[in-house]
Amino acid sequence: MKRIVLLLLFIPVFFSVKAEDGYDLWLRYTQVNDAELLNEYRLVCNALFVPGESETVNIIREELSKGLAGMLDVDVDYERQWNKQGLVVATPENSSLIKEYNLTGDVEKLGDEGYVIKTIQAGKDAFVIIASQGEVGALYGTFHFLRLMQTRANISDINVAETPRTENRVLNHWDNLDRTVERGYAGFSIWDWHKLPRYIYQRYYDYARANASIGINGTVLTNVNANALVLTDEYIEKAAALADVFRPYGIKVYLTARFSAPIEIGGLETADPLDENVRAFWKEITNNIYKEIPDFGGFLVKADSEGQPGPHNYNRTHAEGANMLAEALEPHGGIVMWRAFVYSHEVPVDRALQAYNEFVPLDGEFKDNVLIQAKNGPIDFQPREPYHPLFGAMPNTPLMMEFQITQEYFGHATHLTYLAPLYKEVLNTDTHVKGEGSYVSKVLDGSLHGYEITAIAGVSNIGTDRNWTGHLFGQANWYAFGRLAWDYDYTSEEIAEEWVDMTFSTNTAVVNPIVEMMMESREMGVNYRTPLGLHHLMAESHHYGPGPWVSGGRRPDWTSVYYHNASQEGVGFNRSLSGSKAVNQYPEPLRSRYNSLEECPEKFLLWFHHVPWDFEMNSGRTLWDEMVNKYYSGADSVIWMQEKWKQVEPYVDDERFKHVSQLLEMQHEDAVWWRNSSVLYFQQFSEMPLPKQFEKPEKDLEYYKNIQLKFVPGI
Ligand code: GCW
Repeated sequence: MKRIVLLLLFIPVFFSVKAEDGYDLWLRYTQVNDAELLNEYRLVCNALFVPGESETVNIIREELSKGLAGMLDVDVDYERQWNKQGLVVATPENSSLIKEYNLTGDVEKLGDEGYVIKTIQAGKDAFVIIASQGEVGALYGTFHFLRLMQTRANISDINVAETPRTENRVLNHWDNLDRTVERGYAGFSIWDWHKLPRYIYQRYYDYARANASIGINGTVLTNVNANALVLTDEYIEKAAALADVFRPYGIKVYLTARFSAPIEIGGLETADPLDENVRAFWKEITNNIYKEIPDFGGFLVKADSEGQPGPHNYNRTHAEGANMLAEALEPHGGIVMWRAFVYSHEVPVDRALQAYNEFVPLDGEFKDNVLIQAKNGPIDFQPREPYHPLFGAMPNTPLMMEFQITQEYFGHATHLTYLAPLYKEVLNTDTHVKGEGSYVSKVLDGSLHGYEITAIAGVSNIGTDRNWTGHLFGQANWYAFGRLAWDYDYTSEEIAEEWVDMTFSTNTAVVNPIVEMMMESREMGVNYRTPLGLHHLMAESHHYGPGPWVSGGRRPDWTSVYYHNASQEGVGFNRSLSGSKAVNQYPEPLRSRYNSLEECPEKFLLWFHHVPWDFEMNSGRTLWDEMVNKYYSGADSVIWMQEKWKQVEPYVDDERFKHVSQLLEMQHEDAVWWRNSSVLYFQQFSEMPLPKQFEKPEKDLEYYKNIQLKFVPGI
């Protein structure tokens, strides 16, 4: 008897998982199986009313039809008479219901992108209203409503009010006009510049739809290592075709502006920002863009950084450079996102100090439509960095965050690393600049310093791969970036759960192991690469595997030895007051905490201190033993992930299951490679044995040093 019951329970599970390639992302809209829930959902959605005529309204209708057909197996009939039963999507312009049900105040307060979702029960009337001041807000509300059903939530009595915490939530594509992608590991650029504007791929719409579903409202189409050609009429027309696709989804297009464009495409002899002709050039270019793209977002600029031209070439400041572009954009309402990723090997100062030194003195000198875009940490998207001390240090200049979604230092599209915990660690850091509670997130949302404009950017991991991001779990990082840009108060775990619900299944037998893997994955990635505050230990150029031995070359701050300083005496970068004094850029009490060898959080220890190998750690172990422990536990935890993944095999389709399984196998091999290389390398200096419990690396250091990968993508 028992046996039969088991069979009945299991068979449908095995047979209902059809092969999937990941293209549908988190918008799969799979059928609701629970009969009670299905009834509840069908009841709420028994009639739909989406008044209005516009492209965005059509998108809302299509999305609802798709969602309801998939999840509830019903065809939506928009012609049916609406009698205040079912679901309505309304804006004040399209419907009087907002007024009738006293939602005007709420909706106005939440703005064009915000929305209310509310169950109304009044006499005979029983319906759910999705209401927003603007149509894009109504679209966001629609996605929210669909998400409730995708995550199988109870929708019998909804009362939701949402509005984004940051105004501009943008993806930064590092995509080149030849379709290669700098630090892109998911194929080529999805922008086919050759075929634009005449050929419009379905993928452009699908991209816009996916972004709208998580509230992303801007996209910088091109690499910050910019090509001036994109500013010519020929390319503006192409960018305009993309802007036309994205507009109804609430997404604005931005371009990167190469500082030397006046010379390269303008026929001028200088790009000096104070030169009248140069200023006229930028005005003309900008006006041309606005003629084709009336809602153009503005420019993102990398200047005076890693060989890119900039105002320093003319002895001008970053403020003078940025203001010139800001002036051209101002009449059209555009913004400049000026990057603070600036450091020079000619400056004999710790690289971690340089952006702060350069920009803080300029606070207050930028025009109102300039934002300074800083990376989350002061070096470069390392697996772990302390927050960038610029956040909180520029009260008169809006600062925006640049996170990296693409996994340049995190195993590219081969390793599973859920990045929300990294994002959250930074957002939740209390800078203390205005007393307790001065979180980095409060700098970004403008509340700490009263910024007029706010923004957050993520360097995209999207490419032409069928599953968009190369690794299926890369999708979770795109998703998490969007969700946190919308509201940084979500926890990493909540976001992971949502994503798994929508991407794999809501069955707890699937959700629990996958969420556990995701939640641990960032820390394990830190442990097998750069534990205890180590950083910048990767192989040269492609940055894929280990390279703690990297030295020499063009510039010291592109080597590993510059950062780890390993010697017989110890290891780590002394940024305390006895070293580069980088701690001085952090406000109290962080400064004292980071400066003190005893109080510095161990996760940042070797970031701020050069520490003797026999230093006693909190665990009672020596630094050397602790480091080895981290390396081994990091690599072993990939085996743990593999075991977790194995648990979901019965519930996940074969194609996606195998995809992740194979990548986890590679990840484990790579983690062992990182571990062995690093432990053997540092052992030369510590001259201490491996703790007994750990097996000795199979090969010697020379073997690991000689591994040379060829043709790694993304360079
Ligand atoms: O992370 C480093 C990368 C470069 C990148 C640069 C930047 C776009 O290795 O490829 O260039 O940072 O952020 O400008």
